This record gives sequence, structure tokens and C-alpha cells, in this order.
Amino acid sequence: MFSKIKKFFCSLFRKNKKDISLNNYIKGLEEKLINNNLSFSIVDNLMKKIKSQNNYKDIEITLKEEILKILRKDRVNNWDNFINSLDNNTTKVIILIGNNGVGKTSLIGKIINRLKQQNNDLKIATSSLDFFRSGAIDQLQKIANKYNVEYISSIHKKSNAHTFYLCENILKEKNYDYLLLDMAGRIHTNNNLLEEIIHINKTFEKFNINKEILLVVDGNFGNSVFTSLEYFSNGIDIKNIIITKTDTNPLMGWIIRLLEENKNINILGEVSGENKDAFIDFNIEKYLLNFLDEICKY
Ligand SMILES: Nc1nc2c(ncn2[C@@H]2O[C@H](COP(=O)(O)OP(=O)(O)O)[C@@H](O)[C@H]2O)c(=O)[nH]1
Ligand SMILES: [Mg+2]
Repeated sequence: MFSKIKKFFCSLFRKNKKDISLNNYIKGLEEKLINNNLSFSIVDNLMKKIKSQNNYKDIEITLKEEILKILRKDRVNNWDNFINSLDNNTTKVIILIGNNGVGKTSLIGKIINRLKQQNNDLKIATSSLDFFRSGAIDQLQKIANKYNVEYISSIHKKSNAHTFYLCENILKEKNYDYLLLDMAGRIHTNNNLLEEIIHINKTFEKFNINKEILLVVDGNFGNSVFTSLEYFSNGIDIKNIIITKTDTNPLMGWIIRLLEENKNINILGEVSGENKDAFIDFNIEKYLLNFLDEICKY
């Protein structure tokens, strides 16, 4: 009985789309888009498109269409294209960079798993250039053991000397398909990191070794992703990123801003959890559905 009365009163007071004027609804949308890390110019453009709509459904449809134009399929889910674009005749060196704790080291295991799922005969090796954090090498060695790939260690305890070692002694003698390299990520405590990455980059170039640098970003970072991108872009050309921890944040409005403002950047995939199969294609539909669900809520 009591619950019936409660239900009745709740239904009286529950806000309904029809109770709110369309203008207020649009204003609210504008605020939510800005609060979810879209830039003012993107929000302005979206507002121009939806202002002419005169019902809620059309507003949602227009938002979806406009955002999809930014999240073009050819700029996301590029992992397979990326892998296919690498030169098959030499060792393909992939270096992961990004802030501490974003999930670089664990992503190496997930990348190995994904590569091996496509071709179990691939010869893959991994090595750490993170001599800053104690335990970093141990963590990667364990991953190498788990996936049964070679971990390349050296007597050198400086990243650039280790890079020389990798270039001279390993890449020339052994024919790996992939060498996955893990970097330190201490950008807030030590400004030398960027110099280190630039150095490593140059060393690979000196040895004429093909390498790709992937920026790993935490999906929860919001606008801090742009600080990270700006930091690393001061020394290297960032073309590809991987987004981690998408299992913990469904919104990530910053992705729309990232792709709108950086026309050369591709999203190679997302990491959605801690299990070995968690490195997957970025799911645009799921992403947009969650995003619009939250944004268009009233
Ligand atoms: N929930 C969740 N946790 C993750 C994900 N990727 C990594 N982690 C966790 O984040 C923490 C930091 O990961 P790590 O690979 O050491 O980060 P690194 O400092 O960038 O090398 C670890 O506890 C990981 O298990 C993810 O996609 N989802
Ligand atoms: Mg690490």
C-alpha cells in the first residue's frame, strides 16, 4: 500500500521530457557537452545543428550524426591496418610511451596475445627501457614468461645504452618479427623523459631500424590527455594512440575533441579491462551510445 502511494507521488514529481521546454533542454545539453571535455568550438558547431530541431528525438539523431562525422571509422580501429602497414621484411619495433600508471606494461602482454592469436608462429621479443622505477623490468619479464616470448635484458642500465645494445647486438643478429618496448612514464617528476625518448628515437633512426611510437592514454584522464599529448608532441610526432581503462569510464567526451582537433591522430584500439583479451577495437557504437545516453538524459 505504502509503496503504491510512494509510486503515485514519484510519478507526479518525476521530471519528464515533456515538462521541460525544448530550449532549456538544449541549454542543458550545451553545458553537459562542455563539462564532458568537448571544446567550445565543437559545442558551438553542434549547437548550431541542433537548434533548428524541434523535437527531442531529432536532436539526439542530429547529435549522433554530427559526432559520427568526427569519429570517422578510418581513424579508429586501425590496429589491423597499422600492423599490415609495417614493413614485413624487418623487425618491427613498437615503443609504448605515456604517463605512469596508464597501463603500458600490461598492454604489452595484451598486444602479444593479440598478435599471437593472429599468428602463433610470430617471433616476438620484449624489453624494458624503464630503468627508473624498480620493479618495472620484473613486471615485463613476468609478462614475457607468461606469453612465452623472449625478454631481452642487457648489462646497460641506461635507456640509450640499452637501445644501442638492442640495435647492434640483437636486431642485426636475430630476426624478430616484433620487438615491443616499454618506456618509463614519469613525466611529472623528471623532465628528462622527453629527451630520453628523443634520444632513443634518434638511435633507432641512426641504425635505420623501423620503429613506431604509440602513445598510451588512460580513458579517465579527461582533458589531461591533451597535456600528455602536448608534452610528448614536443619531441616526437604522435600519430597513433591506444586508450586504456575504458571499462571504468563510459563517457570520455575528450575523444571527440581529440579527433576533431588532431587530424593526424588515429585511435588504434582500446583496452577494456585487465584480462588478456582486453585489447580490442575501439567500439564506436558502444561509445556513442553511452555518451549520448548520458548527455541526452533529462
Ligand atoms: N580496469 C583496468 N585496469 C587496467 C587497464 N589497463 C591497465 N590496468 C591496470 O592499471 C595498473 C597500471 O598498469 P601498468 O601496465 O603497470 O601501467 P604503466 O605504468 O603505464 O606501465 C595495473 O594495475 C593494471 O592492471 C584497463 O584497461 N582497465
Ligand atoms: Mg610500466
